[in-house]
Amino acid sequence: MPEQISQHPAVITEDDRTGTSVETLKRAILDNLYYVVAKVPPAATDIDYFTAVAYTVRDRILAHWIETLESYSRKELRVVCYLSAEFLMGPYLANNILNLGLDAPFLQAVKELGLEFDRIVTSESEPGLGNGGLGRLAACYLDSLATLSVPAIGYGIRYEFGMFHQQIRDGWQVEMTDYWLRYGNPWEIRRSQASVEVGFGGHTESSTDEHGKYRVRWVPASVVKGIPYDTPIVGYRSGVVNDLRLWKSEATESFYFERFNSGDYQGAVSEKVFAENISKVLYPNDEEIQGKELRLQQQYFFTSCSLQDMIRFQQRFQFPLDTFHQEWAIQLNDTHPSIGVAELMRLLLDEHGMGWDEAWHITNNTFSFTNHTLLPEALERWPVPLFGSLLPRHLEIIYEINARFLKEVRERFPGDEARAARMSLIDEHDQKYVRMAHLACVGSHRVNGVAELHTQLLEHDLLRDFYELWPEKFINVTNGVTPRRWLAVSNPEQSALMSRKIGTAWISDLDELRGLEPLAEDAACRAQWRGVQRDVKVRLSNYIKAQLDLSIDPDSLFDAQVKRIHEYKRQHLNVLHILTLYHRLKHNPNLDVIPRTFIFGGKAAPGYFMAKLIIKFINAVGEVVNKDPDVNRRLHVVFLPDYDVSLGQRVYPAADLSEQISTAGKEASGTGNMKFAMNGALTIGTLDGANVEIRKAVGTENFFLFGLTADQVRATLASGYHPWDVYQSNPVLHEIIDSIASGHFSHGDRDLFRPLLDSLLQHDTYLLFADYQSYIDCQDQAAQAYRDQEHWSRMSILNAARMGKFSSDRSIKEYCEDIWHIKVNAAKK
Ligand code: NBG
Repeated sequence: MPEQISQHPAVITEDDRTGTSVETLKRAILDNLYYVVAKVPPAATDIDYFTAVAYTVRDRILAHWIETLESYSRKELRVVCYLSAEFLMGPYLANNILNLGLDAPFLQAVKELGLEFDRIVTSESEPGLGNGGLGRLAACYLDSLATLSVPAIGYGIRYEFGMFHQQIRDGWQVEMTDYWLRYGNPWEIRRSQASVEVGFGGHTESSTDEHGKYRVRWVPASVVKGIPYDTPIVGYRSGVVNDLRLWKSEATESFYFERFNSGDYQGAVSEKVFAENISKVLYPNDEEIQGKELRLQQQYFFTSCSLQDMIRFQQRFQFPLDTFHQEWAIQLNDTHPSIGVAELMRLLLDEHGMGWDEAWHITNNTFSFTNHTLLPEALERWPVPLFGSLLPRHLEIIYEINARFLKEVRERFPGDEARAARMSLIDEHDQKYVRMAHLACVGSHRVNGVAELHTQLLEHDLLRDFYELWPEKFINVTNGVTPRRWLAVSNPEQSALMSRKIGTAWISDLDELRGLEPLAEDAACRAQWRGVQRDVKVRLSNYIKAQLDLSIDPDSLFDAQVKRIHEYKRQHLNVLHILTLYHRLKHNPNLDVIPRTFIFGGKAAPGYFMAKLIIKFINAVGEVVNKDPDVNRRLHVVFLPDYDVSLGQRVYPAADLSEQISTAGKEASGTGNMKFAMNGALTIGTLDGANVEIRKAVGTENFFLFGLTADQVRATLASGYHPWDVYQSNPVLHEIIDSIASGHFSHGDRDLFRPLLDSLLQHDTYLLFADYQSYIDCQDQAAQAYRDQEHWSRMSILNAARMGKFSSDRSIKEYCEDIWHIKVNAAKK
């Protein structure tokens, strides 16, 4: 730079809102701190700084965001609408900065301002708008859609209260409300002018119009307003920023004021309360699904808002309505938005005067449906009276769809009335119910499961009749997870090592990890890999010390199981292994046992007694084990409270062994299994869900397999399974169960765990006892393998190297090709 110029006062060459140099970013952060947060640095808290940095990031997103939104109006583009009652997004800041490609300048700017990047990042409260796998999958898919430049909108509900926070008191789960909006939300933009109205209740009126056509009009008893809140979804260095559009319910002014003015204050207020309740709180979903009216209101509310929004776009772009299905591809994330099938029919028929056949053609070609569970208790069905009183017009439409559908069934399978009854959209066994999965199947042109085994079980079991009728509708798309969040953001240590070895292309092309395979045979590389892994374990150990005041050994084997607590996921089988080791050490304190730290995390549905008892059980065993000097140099049990996305980002990278031990045939896919393996953990697991494919990908010799297969599970249960016999014939299991029953882990209380033991000894629906010995033997093999650290590192590297298939980018490419018929990179000009 010539001397005379550098002596000039600073020349601002970059815009404060869009510039990306370190100097500009520093200025912009302080500017936002002052003008948006209204704070000066000495008074600013971590949350203030987070907010200022987040606005600074958002400013740099906006141009791309607006550009992408405008591209939706291009006729040749088909926009994917991912309808989901849950989006478990996790904190945005670090992810957005990475995806924008601004990690280096932001880190530097924050550092030069004298701040700690980590503190700023961890000050963000995460939007926990989902329960677990299904909601997190939706979040990974949004990341991949934007990364692959596919124009897409995620549609859902802006719950005011998300997933509850979990505290552990005296070993029991206690639920606390999650008011995640407490400090505001810098990412979202409220679009009051884009509100839509949604009706509930009332009645229908039919008439014949001037062309002699039969017409129906729905006269709802109440109307609420849906207000969209938009959040940008930044693709990884793709320049595409898609939209997550979440609906908040509010009272319509007209209703409110009319009542108010006529003196009906009480009526006005209760109307307002009714309206605002709809988007108030997320349902914790794995209680037995009971016909909760509010839940149906939520489902209809966000689905109707979203469909009206699409039709409005269609009209604004001046596209004819009869090409709706060419412009929009709607994915139903489970049955929660499946009422959309009837709602789109209603909008086309009643509001836009279309004939049935054309409306049905459009509807069927617009929707496709993903099933996420085989558990019969999780299948949604609504009592017909409740459904009809809330959505009278939709019930009529569903009856009409059903009549036409059953006609088709009867033509294909004449005389098979049992089949027609099984397939009907209405369950008429005793009380009448609307079967939402059937509505979704009939209304969609594609139905998919989420792992190969799961899709097979759908085809041959749960949805067999539908598969026999329309085999071409069924397809498998194995789940995937985004390597941006689950490797690059959460495991910077391992990511840096991998990028040093093979470059950074893996971040958007995970198959590139294959390039790591030769490292497995290189002793120096294995040592580096181990060194990195140890650093990450130290990081988690420090966190555990800070949170729980527990000192754990970073050189012990980190054995982790983090996921929702459910009997089918068998956290209590994991505990039986801990007790087996405990039992061995008590009998022989000098036994050479590999030191292990058992790490658990997960929430139980508030109404699921057995799951809550399992949490108590884990903590009770932990209390005894962690305090007993005979064992506590070698075994530790840690239950990390309040498992969420942020905590997942700490645990996955630090694990050596990943517990994927569900009863075969029960876990649709699992996605945590993928996150662990990508981060170099080895899996101990059953042939369930995506485990089957992970094992195949990483090599059977690099996976610890145990347990019955799905077929064997079915056969065992069918042939009259007697867990009591297993208990009688296995002396170690016998002793362990007796010690639990004796009150050894419950301060002498013999009743505390009785429900758990009774359930295992009498029914054991999830076959813990049947799989017990096989699990223990397999755990012994894992421990033996861990003794040979060179061998373990080799397996660990190979696991990470071979996980390319499990990137959500691969899943999204399959959806694009086989279901939505969209080209990737479509949004790129
Ligand atoms: C879950 C399954 C998991 C699966 C995720 C995502 C629900 C209803 N189902 O096995 O239990 O990985 O969906 O597909 O949350």
